[in-house]
Amino acid sequence: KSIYQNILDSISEKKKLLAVLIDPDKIKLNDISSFIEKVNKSKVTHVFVGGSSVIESATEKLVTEIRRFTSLPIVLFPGDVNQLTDRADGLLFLSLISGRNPDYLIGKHIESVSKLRKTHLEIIPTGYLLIENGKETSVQRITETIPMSRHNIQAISDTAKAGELLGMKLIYLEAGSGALHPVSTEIISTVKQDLNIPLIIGGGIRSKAQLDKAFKSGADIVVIGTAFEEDVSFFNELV
Ligand code: 1GP
Repeated sequence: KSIYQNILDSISEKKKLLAVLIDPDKIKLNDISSFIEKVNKSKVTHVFVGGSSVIESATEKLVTEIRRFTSLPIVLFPGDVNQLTDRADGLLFLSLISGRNPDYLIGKHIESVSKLRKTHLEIIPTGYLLIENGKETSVQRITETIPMSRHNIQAISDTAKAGELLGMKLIYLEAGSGALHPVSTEIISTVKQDLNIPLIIGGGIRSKAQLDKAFKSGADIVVIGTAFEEDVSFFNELV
């Protein structure tokens, strides 16, 4: 079954999904086996791989190493075109629809097509929305886009819906890695009510309570990176 079909099936069975985000810039290859051992014992259902400033080949090496230790689906969450590798199972083909930078709306996608033609990756078109979180994040800096105000919930909901109407298969609300404020429960529930495709939430989630709140308000998949990087014992809370 495809990764996407599995996500849809989980939602219809009312199961929540949890992705760990591994950034090739932040983890050492030697640490992968023990890190993934923790992942395997936890509630994590997907491994996302991506970062904002990765050197070519780092992603491929990392994915190859992760694959040795887990059968969980490995999904690329690329910050740039050089982060594509056929060793993964799937690709979130992100279009930054909260911003107005043509490179991140369509330009990078065109650049990546010659690589993608040669891969077997399951490509999942994803509407990606950056939501203001209280401090500047690397996504904002690199994409040179302005995050959406977390107080303008209607605009966020309209943008997510426009993504769905354009045919995107997932919506990802991103507060940014290490965000001060994760995406609020009010934003999550408003967006979810109006959406017929799965909703991913990420950025700044550091506790079991915040994770549960995100799920309760309507997140189908939650992505956590920093909290695991900083303290692997966080996995134990999620067994
Ligand atoms: C970042 O949404 C992800 O793109 C995860 O964020 O590192 O804050 O968990 P954190």
